[in-house]
Amino acid sequence: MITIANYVGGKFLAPAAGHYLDDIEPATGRPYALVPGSDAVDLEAAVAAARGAFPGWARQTVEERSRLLLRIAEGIEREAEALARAESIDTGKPIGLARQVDIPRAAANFRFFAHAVTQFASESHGMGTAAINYTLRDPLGVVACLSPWNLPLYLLSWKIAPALAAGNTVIAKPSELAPMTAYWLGRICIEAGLPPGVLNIVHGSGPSVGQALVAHPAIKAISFTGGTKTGAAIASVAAPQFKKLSLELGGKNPTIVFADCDREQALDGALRAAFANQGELCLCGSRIFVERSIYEPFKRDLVARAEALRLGDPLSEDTEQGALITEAHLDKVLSYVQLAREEGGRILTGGVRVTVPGRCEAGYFLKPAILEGLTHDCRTNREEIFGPVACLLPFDDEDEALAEANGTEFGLAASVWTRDLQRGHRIAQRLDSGVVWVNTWLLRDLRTPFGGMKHSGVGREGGFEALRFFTEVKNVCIKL
Ligand code: TXE
Repeated sequence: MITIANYVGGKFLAPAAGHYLDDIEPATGRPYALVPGSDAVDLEAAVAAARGAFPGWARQTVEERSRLLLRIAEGIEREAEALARAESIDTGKPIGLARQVDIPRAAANFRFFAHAVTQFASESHGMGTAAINYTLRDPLGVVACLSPWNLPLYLLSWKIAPALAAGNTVIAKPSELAPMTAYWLGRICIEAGLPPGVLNIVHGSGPSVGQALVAHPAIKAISFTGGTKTGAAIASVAAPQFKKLSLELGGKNPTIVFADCDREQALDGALRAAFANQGELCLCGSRIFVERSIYEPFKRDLVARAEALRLGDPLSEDTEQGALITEAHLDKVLSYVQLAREEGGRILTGGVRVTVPGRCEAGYFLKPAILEGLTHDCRTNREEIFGPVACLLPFDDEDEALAEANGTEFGLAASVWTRDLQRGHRIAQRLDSGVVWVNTWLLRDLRTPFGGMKHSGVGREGGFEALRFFTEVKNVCIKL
């Protein structure tokens, strides 16, 4: 049993009250580590450390901050294989995915913001011969970064790196369901020489330490990725205190396939968008709209591909579908499959719990499901399921596809598959979606703004957007 510790003031600390939660390996259903169940006392220690470290860190030159972030990136790269294994054990994701996506991206986040901050310039607005304005951007102080369990190190570093680069000190609260790589990050930061208190990582449950963190008056800004309901709860606490808030929440994303698409590409894209990371990604395309003239053959080929996905032990090299994060989450996803039946849907494949023999016998595995026969506005097609469940919906023309694709409360991401680029541009313009991909999915450039509309969130992360979020702006006007 590994005992995880908080990383506070540059040291590893046990929770003051000695309270721990079980960290369960989703593939086996067995606890394999203990996570601190931190409380307000632990949080106060982190706040004191972060406050103490702030003036020194904010005064560091940009070059020095950049150098330290690069050393953290190097530390992650050095330990990439072990981190990928830890991420796979902690979340149930296939090790190949952790190796190719999660860990390289965590290193890339630190590297990217280490460089970005050196290019982050202030603005100046001349008023002819009357005056000149210039804009100062200062770090905010102590900020909070809260991240979910589906991309643990990837999303935590996506928040921490710009916050630190901009000169803030950070209190991070990783998901209590997948805390292991965040724990390792503490050690990597010590080895990189990050000054004590600049980054503090406090583990524990959302309602206890997460809630206390976002409510704490010392916290100037909150960057949160997680469920829409949690986002609303955080906003209700943060707004009356006028904290800066960046919320990256759920999605119910459309994949729109036109008859003129490159069929192979679209099938690969729709499959990946539906089932990557067991469908546990806010960007997953769980509503697949297909132009009626190709609906039947597309459906047949997609179902065949879904059935061919190799489900198994996440630590096996060839596994493509791992385990869902918890038994409760598996039950939630199964309850949506049942709801789909009640709403008149047909299950074309999957949607049942699977037993993987051997060490993973008690793991939380679900065979990827493809449904059809549901209306676009039923609950199954409106609510975020966050699992390997996708629904096929035929459409006759562009307007119908757009109206239905836009017909949910969410607005995070969409993918459009067509060889007609004019149509690609047209649809992209009319989609209510923070991110639109045409003939691709999940292709990311870290400079681009990332985030959602409607109930998918508030604000944008990525590139200079993130550096703007983590700084306070001041305009100075000088009369000439
Ligand atoms: O996420 P939570 P959960 C969606 C998905 C999923 C649902 C619930 O639909 O089924 O959310 O997942 C912390 N104050 N997404 O319950 O609770 C928590 O400890 C402060 C979408 O696992 O939102 C964790 O660190 N913090 C998503 C983080 O919030 C609180 C990714 C996220 O947990 C808190 C994950 C509180 N009151 C789930 N309550 C995405 N957009 O990628 C919880 N937390």
